Amino acid sequence: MKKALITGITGQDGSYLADLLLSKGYEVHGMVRRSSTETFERIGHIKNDIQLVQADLLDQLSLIKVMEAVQPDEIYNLAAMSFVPTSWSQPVLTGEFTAIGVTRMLEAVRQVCPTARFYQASSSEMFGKVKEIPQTENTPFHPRSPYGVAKAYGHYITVNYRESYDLFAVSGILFNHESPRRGKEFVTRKITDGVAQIKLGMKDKLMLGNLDAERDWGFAGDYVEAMWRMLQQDTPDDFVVATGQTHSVRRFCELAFKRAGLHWEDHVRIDPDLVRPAEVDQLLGDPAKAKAVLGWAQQVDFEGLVNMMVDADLERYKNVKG
Ligand code: NAP
Ligand code: G4F
Repeated sequence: MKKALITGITGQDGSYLADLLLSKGYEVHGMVRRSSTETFERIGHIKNDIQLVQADLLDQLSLIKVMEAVQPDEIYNLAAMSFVPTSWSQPVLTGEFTAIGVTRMLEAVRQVCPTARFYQASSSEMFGKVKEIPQTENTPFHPRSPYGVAKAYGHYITVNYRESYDLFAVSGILFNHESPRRGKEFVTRKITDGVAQIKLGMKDKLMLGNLDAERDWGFAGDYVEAMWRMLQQDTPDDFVVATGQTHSVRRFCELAFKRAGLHWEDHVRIDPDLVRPAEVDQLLGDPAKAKAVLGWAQQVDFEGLVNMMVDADLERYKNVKG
């Protein structure tokens, strides 16, 4: 039985990845940080099937102890401060978690379990003010937020530890991926949660920022499959994971409100405070390499994703309202 360690197991991707690895017969260990209240909502359904171990990306010794205790075959480093706007209000902490945290993880791997395979959660935010369309593994980076800058550091330190120490360390450059488990501050879930509340008469207006921004949105459940496939290869390499299609925030709104029988223009209002100091206008990934080498393909298309998220939020609020 293979042993996997997932950092960020309480997050969207960590919970889907844990589901996937359990279904493949892995012994799954999840790293969680100490909190005064538990943040285990997304992993409640598997809490008896996984083992949780406490550590923090800020604390090198705690990471070394986790590696010693678990002795993992595969490590998925998904933990990070992942919300772009917060990276402007907390730029230093973002760097500590999302950039230097990766080096702390790689050092722990190098010192304790150098034969383990390591996955780093890189991001399409690194492309920022994009240099070419679509973006591939060879497109230069121009990050537009402290988060994007921190992810670029995490990406290159992973490449560097692979080249310096011969670690099996890889980065997945994942474009935006969403699900009913997405945090409610991210725009897709903010919209679908808002649609459900408006439909059920719990509120009437939804405040958003830049509706013109375009993203290449896929389903998180599909994307964790690509992470796993990357660690099953003969040689370590980096991959773009994307759908190859881009849509605006406005289009997401249109479809989400339509799913609930509503018109988005009746309810959406613009809040200038939600517009970012520097925007990533459009992201569009080319998943050709992931398709050819990993045999990976998305299963859920854009409209299927919107409908899945709206339906899940409607169901959740109906149950709450009882
Ligand atoms: P998420 O839902 O925000 O989850 C982040 C996870 O990181 C949570 O489990 C959080 O734990 C944990 N964490 C944060 N700081 C930590 C620390 N100091 N020590 C230990 N754990 C810490 O993010 P996600 O959407 O699943 O994304 C997973 C990873 O992929 C992130 O690195 C993100 O930046 C990256 N990524 C995401 C996307 C996307 O579209 N979703 C695209 C590209 C890359 P708590 O529960 O304690 O807060
Ligand atoms: O949903 P978002 O906050 O995601 P963003 O900034 O693209 O970042 C996500 O994807 C990255 C991959 O590219 C990940 F690395 C990162 O961790 C995260 O998961 O915003 C998407 C777009 C932006 O252009 C934003 O300006 O939606 C626009 N937007 C418009 N109104 C809004 C809002 N975003 C948020 N969060 N809230 C709004 O009200």
